Amino acid sequence: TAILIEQRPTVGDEGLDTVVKPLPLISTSRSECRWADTSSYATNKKLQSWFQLPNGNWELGKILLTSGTESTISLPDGKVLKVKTESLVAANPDILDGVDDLMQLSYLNEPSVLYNLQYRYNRDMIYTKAGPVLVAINPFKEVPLYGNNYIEAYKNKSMESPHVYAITDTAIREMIRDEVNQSIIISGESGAGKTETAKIAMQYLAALGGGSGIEYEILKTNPILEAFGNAKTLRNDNSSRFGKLIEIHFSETGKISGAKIQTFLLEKSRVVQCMEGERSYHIFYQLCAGASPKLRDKINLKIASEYKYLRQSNCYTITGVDDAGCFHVVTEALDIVHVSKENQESVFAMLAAVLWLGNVSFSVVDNENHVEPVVDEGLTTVAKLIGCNLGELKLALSTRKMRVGNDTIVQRLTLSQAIDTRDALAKSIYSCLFDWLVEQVNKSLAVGKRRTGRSISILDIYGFESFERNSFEQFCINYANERLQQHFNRHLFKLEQEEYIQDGIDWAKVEFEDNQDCLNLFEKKPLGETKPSVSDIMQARLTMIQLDFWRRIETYYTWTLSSFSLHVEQIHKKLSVATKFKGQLFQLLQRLENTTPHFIRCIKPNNSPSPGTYEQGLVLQQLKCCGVLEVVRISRSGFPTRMSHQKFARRYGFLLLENVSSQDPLSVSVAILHQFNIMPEMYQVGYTKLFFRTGQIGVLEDTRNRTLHGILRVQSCFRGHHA
Ligand code: AD9
Ligand code: MG
Repeated sequence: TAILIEQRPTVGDEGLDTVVKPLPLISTSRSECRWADTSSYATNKKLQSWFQLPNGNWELGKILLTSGTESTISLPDGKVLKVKTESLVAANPDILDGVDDLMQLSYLNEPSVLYNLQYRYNRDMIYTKAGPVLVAINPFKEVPLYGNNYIEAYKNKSMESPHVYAITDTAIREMIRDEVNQSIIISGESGAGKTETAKIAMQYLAALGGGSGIEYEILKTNPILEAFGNAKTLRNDNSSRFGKLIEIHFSETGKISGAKIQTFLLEKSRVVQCMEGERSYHIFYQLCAGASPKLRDKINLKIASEYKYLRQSNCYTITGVDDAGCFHVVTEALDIVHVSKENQESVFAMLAAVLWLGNVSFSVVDNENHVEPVVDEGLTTVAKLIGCNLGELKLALSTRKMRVGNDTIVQRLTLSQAIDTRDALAKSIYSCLFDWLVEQVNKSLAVGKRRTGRSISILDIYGFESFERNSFEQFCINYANERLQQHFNRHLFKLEQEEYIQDGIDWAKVEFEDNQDCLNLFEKKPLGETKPSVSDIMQARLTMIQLDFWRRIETYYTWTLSSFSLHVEQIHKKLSVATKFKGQLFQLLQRLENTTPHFIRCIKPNNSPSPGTYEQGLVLQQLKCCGVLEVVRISRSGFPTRMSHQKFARRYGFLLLENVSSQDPLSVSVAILHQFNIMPEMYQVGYTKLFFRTGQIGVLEDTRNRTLHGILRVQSCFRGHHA
């Protein structure tokens, strides 16, 4: 039965009334238009085509008939639909199912890209290339793709399918070959798999560059940094709450000689506040669960539920995680990176001080609602643990110093001000502790004097975040990502450009959009009425950011820090957080600019998280946001299909009507292009290769296949006849 589906809104009204015409666009939104495939597409009978269901998912249908502006298609479930021809999007031939590089697709439209990734994902092939970028889809289960056998296979090049190992291998080879530092830049949403991917890359580097033993120390930094910098959030049970760049140094012989870790913007607010169902940093629960009786006694440690900071979110454990066991792993790792037992004890004492600070309460002491901390177990323990006297601590938690002209006056605090001050102290202790630990780890990995050859840096930074209310942290995270996006765009464009120039192609015909306008929105001081015009994708990213700017943020943070007047642990840093972060980011990008980058984009296939579920809408949104479709677009707007003159002549030469066997490959190629009427704007002839716009090779392949089938049929008839 034929069902008439409601007509979908489309751009323009140029219907597909002839057999070959550009495929029309599906949606009116600018960003979507840019992805719709506009290459020639023959709506022949039995050709496969994508059809979008009302729920937004794409379904592969067979075109049974095209008449005028309407087509009849059959879907896999047997339904036959009559649809507007305009609403159909070209599908690739079956032979391209699951190709390991999206660039091999003849049609690079959204459904084709989504389908290809899904096809592979369903077969545990979680890695796919999108040109120079590696796309990694989180399997949310163990996949048999790692370990020594795989490492060996990638090292020997007996395995070449896309993999973190393969991209890391390329980085090592290019570092040695070109004598240029390399970087592996991993991005993606929370829970997409960045940290796991970074560890997989480190595993490969350690295996290939190991020998001195330092690689073992480098791997042990992971449990330490994760304990102190990761936490359970609603999106990820092991969410990194800081950004990390690890620079691994190699000697001239290709062996690891040391490493250096730089961290960015630890989420301090989590120490004092976290949402229902989330947890504070893992280390607190690990300490409470795993500390020995002796240590507990020494630092007056209770169980997690005794502490207000840990109690507020009503979540103490993570399914499948043994906090006590993790505590032992962390202490062992601290031993390995040479943090002495004595220093470890000080670390645990500071953690306990933070926890006890949360239990400090206040009582009103005058009729102006000024408060003082209650002297109880909490307060006395804090004073003891941080090594100051009780009077000093009381004063620090109930007063603040203000500068009026040249004088400093002491102001007493109200309850909410005192709570803020207490929490600010807890956050500062924790973040100083975190920085100190990173410093210790770096001392142990001591690149310093051993720094000789070149390095490979791995960047694991949190991806774009958008919540109902976005705080300063989201602002910084999103700004950092926008900066990296620019780095990504510029680099990839440069790559394209280089290849075209090398082969003598006119690259001016490739469109390229920078995100400088978007960055201006972040970097400029409060804007006037006029907003620079930014593309839809950038706009989407911007909607999540409050247009609040550095000056205001700096003022706010400077105030917060200076209001805190305790003179203790380097706590009293008056450096503005925003300025510091901006400076760090600037340095980071400068460092990255001097490296050859390798990009890995991690994708979260569902929000559950569960293995085997692939939500098209969610994947698509991430592909767009982290620029994978942008890469595809850059290539598509250029000449993504490349084939050497020889290969082209060999593959299609037999289709020529005239005998060309004596001619050179370039002449044969040109003859083929002419015979098949390939429009001059659809290809360019380079010195060694032919460059085609998307979809062009598809047309030739169709002809080739039909001809081959014809030949086979004739041959089998011939054989049958003879038999
Ligand atoms: V966040 O921005 O730090 O919140 P990440 O780092 O992107 O996030 P993470 O690497 O922590 O995500 O991965 C989340 C979870 O996905 C892990 O805890 C694993 O359970 C799961 N995962 C990720 N990658 C793999 C993998 N290659 N194989 C198996 C994986 N499981
Ligand atoms: Mg992470």
